[in-house]
Amino acid sequence: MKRIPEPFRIKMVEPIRMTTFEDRQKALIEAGYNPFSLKSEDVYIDLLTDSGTGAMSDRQWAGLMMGDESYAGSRNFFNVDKKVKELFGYEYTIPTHQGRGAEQVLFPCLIERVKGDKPAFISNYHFDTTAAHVELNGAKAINTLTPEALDTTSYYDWKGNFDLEALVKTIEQHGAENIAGVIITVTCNSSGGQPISMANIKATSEIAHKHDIPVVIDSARFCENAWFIKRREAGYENKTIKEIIGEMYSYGDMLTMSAKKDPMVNIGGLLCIRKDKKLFQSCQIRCVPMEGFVTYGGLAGRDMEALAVGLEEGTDEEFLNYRIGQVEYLGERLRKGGVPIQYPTGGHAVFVDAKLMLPHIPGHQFPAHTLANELYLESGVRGVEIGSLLLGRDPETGAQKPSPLELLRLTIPRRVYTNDHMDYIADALTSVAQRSEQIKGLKFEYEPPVLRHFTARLKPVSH
Ligand code: P61
Repeated sequence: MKRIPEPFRIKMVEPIRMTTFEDRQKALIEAGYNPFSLKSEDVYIDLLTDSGTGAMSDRQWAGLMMGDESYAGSRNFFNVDKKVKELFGYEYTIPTHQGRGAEQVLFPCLIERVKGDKPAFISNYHFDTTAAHVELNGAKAINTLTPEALDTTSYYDWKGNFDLEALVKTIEQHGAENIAGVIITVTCNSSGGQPISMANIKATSEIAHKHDIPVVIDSARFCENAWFIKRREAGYENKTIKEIIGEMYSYGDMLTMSAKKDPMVNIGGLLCIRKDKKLFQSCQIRCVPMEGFVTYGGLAGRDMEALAVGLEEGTDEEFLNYRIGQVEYLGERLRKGGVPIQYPTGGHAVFVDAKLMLPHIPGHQFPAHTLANELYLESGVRGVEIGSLLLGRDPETGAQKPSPLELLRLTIPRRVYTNDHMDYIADALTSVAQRSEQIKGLKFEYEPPVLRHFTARLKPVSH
């Protein structure tokens, strides 16, 4: 596969430290066999997340110097507001400290409007913080993802799509009067950074609107999704990324955004509403005590300026060719090395199928987390488990919930690592694959009662 060279040159560097096997072994034991607990200085290449870890451009850094730190009505807010109107066509903008800030402001306002007494949201797949905000507010989070997404080995263009039949059935079963919103996650993080087609976005929106249900677009990776539509969906090959974004958002009523991903800021989020002024007003009321005054929402003026610039830069097609090309390059190198991945590769990460790679390790011994540890020991590369450890136990029975997928996510920060780093990662994981049969699973030494993946301590099983 041809490499796409970086469409930037490097003006400032941050040294990273290569460690020895012995250093890493010591660090991992101290971290309780949990890469989340490693010091970042002990990590050579950090693929924990693409969230807030991107490199800002010279224009974004220049924007920081243009911060207007007035408490109310900062000019940087109006720059963001203008960009939102241009890209999405939404009338009302509320900045938030990050994506979950937008969720905590919006969701209670939507739940309040539900006529039934069993509120629920339906999504292609709720991201974990999104599901947490739904549930914290007493609603149910239901996923109706296309079943093709669960077979990692077979190619499908749209593994982020809604299963439309399941969506209709779920609305009927729960009663439309209970559904507070349909959340379209673009791209679908949990299924592997996989895109949703324009046709599916449109059909989902039509189904929701037929039942008077509002459509929320969870927008962390909206530029990457638009790029996939341009590449894969008939009729979009000659449209610009901005035109595609405009159409995607014409099917939604509001958006929540973690701006730490595609808009490449280290902190920031957005809640935007197409035209529902009443909803906007109730969100404004919640924003003040939760996030901050309505024109800064937890951000400094300078952060908002970097965001206004990043919203533009994220939509650049040349950049997206390189960005998604780099992730695909890593995916293809891994496939060639015999490492099974969610195929095709997603937009922001390669998801390694640990169930297939370590079939002898059962779910309750955390195959994907085990693989994350092995990769770290081999190379100093830190990935993250998306599987049984993250999923947790059934609150009613206390049993480990069965996870349909056991994935190791290698999340690629934007504009941070070079293609040589990709080769290094691929070589390391390929050599782990060659000794996969000898790898043993893990068990708990300490299991926290909630969100256990962040602070759990584990140890290898003895047989
Ligand atoms: C990530 F380990 N994602 O993928 P916030 N929606 C979507 C997201 O992907 C998302 C949010 C909303 C993260 C960060 C992360 O346990 C973890 O700006 C589709 O992070 O509040 C975040 O946006 C929330 C990593 C989140 C984690 C939770 O890595």
